Amino acid sequence: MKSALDDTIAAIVTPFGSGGVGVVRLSGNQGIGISEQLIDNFPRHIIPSRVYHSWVLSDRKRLDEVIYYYMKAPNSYTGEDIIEINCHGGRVVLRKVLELVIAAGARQAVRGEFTRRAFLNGKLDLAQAEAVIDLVAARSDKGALAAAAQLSGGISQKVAALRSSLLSLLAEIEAGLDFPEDIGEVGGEQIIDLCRSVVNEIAALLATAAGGRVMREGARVAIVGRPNVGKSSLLNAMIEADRSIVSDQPGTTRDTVEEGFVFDEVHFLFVDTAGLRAPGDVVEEKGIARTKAEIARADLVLAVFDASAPLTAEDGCLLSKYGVDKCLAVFNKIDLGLLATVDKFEGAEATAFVSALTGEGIDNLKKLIANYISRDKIMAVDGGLINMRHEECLLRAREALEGVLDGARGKVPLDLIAIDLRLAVAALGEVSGHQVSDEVIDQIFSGFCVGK
Ligand SMILES: Nc1nc2c(ncn2[C@@H]2O[C@H](COP(=O)(O)OP(=O)(O)OP(=O)(O)O)[C@@H](O)[C@H]2O)c(=O)[nH]1
Ligand SMILES: [Mg+2]
Repeated sequence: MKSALDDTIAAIVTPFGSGGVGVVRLSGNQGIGISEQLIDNFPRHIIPSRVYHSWVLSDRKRLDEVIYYYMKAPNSYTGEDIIEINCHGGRVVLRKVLELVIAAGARQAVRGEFTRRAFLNGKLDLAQAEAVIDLVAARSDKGALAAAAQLSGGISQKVAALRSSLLSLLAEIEAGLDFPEDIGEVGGEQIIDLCRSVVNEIAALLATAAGGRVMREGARVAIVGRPNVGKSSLLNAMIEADRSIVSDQPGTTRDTVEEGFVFDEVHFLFVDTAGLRAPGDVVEEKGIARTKAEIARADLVLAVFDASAPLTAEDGCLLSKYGVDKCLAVFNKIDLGLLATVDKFEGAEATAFVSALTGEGIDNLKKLIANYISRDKIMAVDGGLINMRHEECLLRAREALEGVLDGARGKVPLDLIAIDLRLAVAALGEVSGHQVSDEVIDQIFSGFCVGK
């Protein structure tokens, strides 16, 4: 997409559908000229940040009663002149106002174009622009908190500080190489000390990646176990809805069933799976293959057993047989009595006793799940949680710095060390967008909605 900033773009920035108010936003230096063509009594000298009341006219007839305001460049979201027209929130009216704005010279904005302009005009860096998507898409309180931390510069500032300390070191090394008599070579110890501390800071940022994924996509909790132990019933009990089919026939669930649920400020994705046993037919075999894939993907597995019957040999080796790593053992059907008397299931983080039928123990199980996810995956959200793109850049930066450290320890010539150092600087610059290709920028902004 071309990134010309010389035209004025416009879009309906409120969601599709009818509502009390709908907003048409214009950004660019012709915003005032365009607005005056359609708003009755438009002031000759509009004052920034003041709210005005009037009518939008179409063919000199009143189309909608509106309030509007002007944010003068550079003090606006995009850094450009912005006019926002607050209309009544009917789709017909909004579309008509947008048509008038476009007929008067504006161009329909594409996905993410307002935020892209904010980025190009230096109002936001790339990590902050990404946080805008996260904030809009947040499905839980903690997700919104993490996105807000990132938007206010949490991650950007940390990465920028690391990058600038490496840049200073690079400048010193290069000056020493250019003017060896006047400046002298930078010592290996200095390089090692600085790069080590940057590597440690990068490791701390990388440790937030799992939490970032959980916040953006939801924590995946796979419900697995032998047929008929009550996995689907457990899913339904936890989300308090009849989502997955339950029957007394073993092998009822043939495919995975996913359902989102917010608990303790975290968005969970519970995944009900086909019961694990020797498959009876091709469909069941495929279902079990999906169960195995879910086990590998899950942040946490709930290994479900029937509490009312003695544990079988198969139950005993379920975790190892299917490669279950992090799991809670859940003994279901306790309303029928407790025959499987296991207080602590080997290999499980914790053990829970529930009845999906009566609801007993379900709240406690949810707490166990939330505790585990918060403890192991999320950590503190208030510094921001990196996303997959940041993770990839930071891994590259760390690798380059390991090269610098090896070089400094092995007394490699400084001009060679500088090559790795430059790579590390560039990789960190990609996080904030200081050094980033147009393709990456295009890809990021294509994930936005029109109007943001
Ligand atoms: N008494 C009692 N019955 C339960 C409980 N949970 C499930 N059941 C019953 O157990 C049977 C199997 O339940 P499902 O939830 O379909 O079991 P599943 O593990 O999903 O089974 P598959 O999909 O076949 O692998 C049904 O008849 C349920 O009503 C429970 O807590 N107590
Ligand atoms: Mg089932």
